[in-house]
Amino acid sequence: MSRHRPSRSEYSDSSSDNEDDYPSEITPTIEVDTSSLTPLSAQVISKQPFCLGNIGHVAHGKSTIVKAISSVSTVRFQHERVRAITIKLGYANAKIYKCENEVGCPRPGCYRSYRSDKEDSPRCERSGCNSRMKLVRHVSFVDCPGHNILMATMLTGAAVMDAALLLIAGNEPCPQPQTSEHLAAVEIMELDHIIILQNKVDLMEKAQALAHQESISAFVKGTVAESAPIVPVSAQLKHNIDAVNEYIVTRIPIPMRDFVSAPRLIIIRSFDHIEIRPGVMTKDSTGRTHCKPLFSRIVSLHAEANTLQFAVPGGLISVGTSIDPTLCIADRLIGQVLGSVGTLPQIYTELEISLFLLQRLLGVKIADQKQAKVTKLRQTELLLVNIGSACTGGRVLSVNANLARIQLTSPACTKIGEKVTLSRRIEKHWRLVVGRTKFFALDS
Ligand SMILES: Nc1nc2c(ncn2[C@@H]2O[C@H](COP(=O)(O)OP(=O)(O)OP(=O)(O)O)[C@@H](O)[C@H]2O)c(=O)[nH]1
Ligand SMILES: [Mg+2]
Ligand SMILES: [Zn+2]
Repeated sequence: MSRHRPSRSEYSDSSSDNEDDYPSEITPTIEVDTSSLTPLSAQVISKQPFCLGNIGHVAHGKSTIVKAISSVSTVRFQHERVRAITIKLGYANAKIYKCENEVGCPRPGCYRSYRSDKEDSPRCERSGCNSRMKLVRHVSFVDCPGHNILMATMLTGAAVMDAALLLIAGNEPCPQPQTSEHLAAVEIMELDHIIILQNKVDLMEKAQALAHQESISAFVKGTVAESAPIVPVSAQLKHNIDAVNEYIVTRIPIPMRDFVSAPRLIIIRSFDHIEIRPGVMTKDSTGRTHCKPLFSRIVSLHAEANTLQFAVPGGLISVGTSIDPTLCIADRLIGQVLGSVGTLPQIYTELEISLFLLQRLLGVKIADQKQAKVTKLRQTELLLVNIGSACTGGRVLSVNANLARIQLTSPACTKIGEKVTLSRRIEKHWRLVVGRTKFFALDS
C-alpha cells in the first residue's frame, strides 16, 4: 500500500474488507491520452455531456421543455407528481444531432434531439432524407425547482451549470419574482451563456406574444442575458424545439475543460482510491465540529445510461462507491467534494468575503418598493451560505461596508476564490440578498 493511502481501519467501506477480493477482471488499467482529449472527442461527446441549467419562475415550463428535448421526465418523486411541481433538482441527458444533408434538410429542422442512449450517427427521420445525422452536442439538464420556497435547491443546481435556459411563460407578465431571482443567481455564478425561451406561446395571439417579447427585452437589459436570444416555444406542443436545439449548438460554446491537471475529479480512473470531504461531521461536548473524511474506491462510473471507462470534466457523472449506503441516504453527502486521496482542498469553518448587496429583494412580490430594499447585513445574523455546491448556515461575526466574516454552521471543503451566495430568511423563506461575492480569506 502506498504511503498516501489511508490505513484499512480508516476505510468506511461496508463491503469486502480485503482489497484483493476484487476480481481481477474488474480492475483494468485504462490508458487515456489526456493531452489529445477535447469535449468533442468522439469518446467524450458520445458518453459525457455538459450541464445546461433550466431556470425560471414556478410552472413556466422548465420540466416540460426538458421532456420535449430529451424525452426524459425529470419528475421522479411521488410528492412531485401529486403537487405537479419540481421539488428536488431534476436530471436528464440529451444528445443533439445535425443532419449531414445540408441541401435537403435546411435549418432549423436539421437539428434533432434524442435520449442520451441513442447511437452516435443515426439516420435522419425526415421523410425522403436518408442521410446520417452527426452528434454535435451532449447535454445534461439540471432542472431547477421554480417555487419561491426552494431557492436554496436552485442555488445548489446553479453551482454546476455551464449555461442556462431561462424559461419565461408568455401568459404571465414578465418578470415574475423567481424569473429575476434565478437570473441574479446565475449572474453571481458568472454564467454568461443564456438562452431565453418564451414558453406557452400556444396560449397567445401573435400580437400579444410580440408585446410580451418586448417586455422580456426590457427586463433583461443591463443583465447578463441582455444579448441572449429569445426563442418563442411551446414546450407542451413541442413547437420550435428544433430552433432551441440549434441555439444550444450555435450560441453556447463548448465549455473549456482542463483534462490534464492533477486530479480533483479531473480524470478518475475506475477503481481509484478516493476521498470525500468534509465527510462525516460530529459535534463534541463543547460544540466544536469534527470532520472525518470518507475513504473508499470507485466501483462504477456512469453518465445516465452510459457506462464510462473513464470520466472527464463535464456533465453529471454518477460514481458508484463501496461507501456504507446509510452515510449517503437523505442526500447527506450533497455539497461534499470527491477526489483522489490527499488531493482535496481544505475544510473551512470561517469565511471572510467581499460582498455586494443586491439593491432590491428579487424573489418576492412587494407592492411597496421601499420595503423591497435589501437592508445591510447585521452582526450575529444567520444566513444561508452557498459555496460552490455546498449549502450551509452561516452566522455573521462582523461586517463593515463590503467585507463580512462568517462562521459556517457546518464546515465546507472549498477553495479561496470560490463563488459564494448569501440568502436571508424573509417571511420564513430564503431570499438571495448578496451578489457578486467571492471570499478571499478564511480560517480552517
Ligand atoms: N399551454 C401550455 N402549457 C404548458 C407549456 N409548457 C408547460 N405547460 C404546462 O405548465 C405547467 C407547468 O409545467 P412544468 O414544466 O411542470 O413547469 P416547471 O417550470 O417545471 O415548474 P416548477 O418546476 O414547479 O417550477 C404544466 O401543467 C404544463 O403542462 C406550454 O408550452 N403550453
Ligand atoms: Mg419543474
Ligand atoms: Zn435530413
